[in-house]
Amino acid sequence: MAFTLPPLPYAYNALEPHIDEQTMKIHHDKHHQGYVDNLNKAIAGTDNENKTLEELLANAGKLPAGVRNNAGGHWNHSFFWEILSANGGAPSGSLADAIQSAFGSLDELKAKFNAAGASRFGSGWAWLIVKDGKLEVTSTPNQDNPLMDVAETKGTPIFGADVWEHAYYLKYQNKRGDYLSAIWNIINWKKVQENFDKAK
Ligand code: MN3
Repeated sequence: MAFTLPPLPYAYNALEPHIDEQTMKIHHDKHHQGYVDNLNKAIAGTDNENKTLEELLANAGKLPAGVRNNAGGHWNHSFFWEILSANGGAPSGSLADAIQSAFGSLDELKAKFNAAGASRFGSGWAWLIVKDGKLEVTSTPNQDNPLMDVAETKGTPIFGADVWEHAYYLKYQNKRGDYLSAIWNIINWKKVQENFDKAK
């Protein structure tokens, strides 16, 4: 069964001015499409053709690099589009409580998350995960993620930020920190809460 590119759940310009239209267009239509196409090519005619994306991630350490990287790229981007929104709101209820208890405040979570993203050398992702029922910030290189058997810190992602240069370079150039700060204006907290409820 071939994997397919999910449509962006909002317009390319919906996240302006925090993420610009051209970046969204290239990121979704070219980069994410590329991961989908290359994943399909890499699994064609092999046993991996019959596995789910989650099964591939759980066994990433045993997979050829082309399958691991593109399976991660497909999962990470499908997840990323969903946790962004023009009308993000703020965390509330059980999620707000969990943030308070794990980090002390939303500002502390932001600081920790942004530091994880800023200090990830080269390309990768920063993550907010549920691990053993508690929230934790982590990061992964390349297109790895915390669902992979190879992840240093494993857990269930409920929010994440792509820190590859292709995610921000047109607007922010070398200022990855400015991009990470801006992301907090466009978080779909309703979706993050759903992810949190499922992960617990
Ligand atoms: Mn990307």
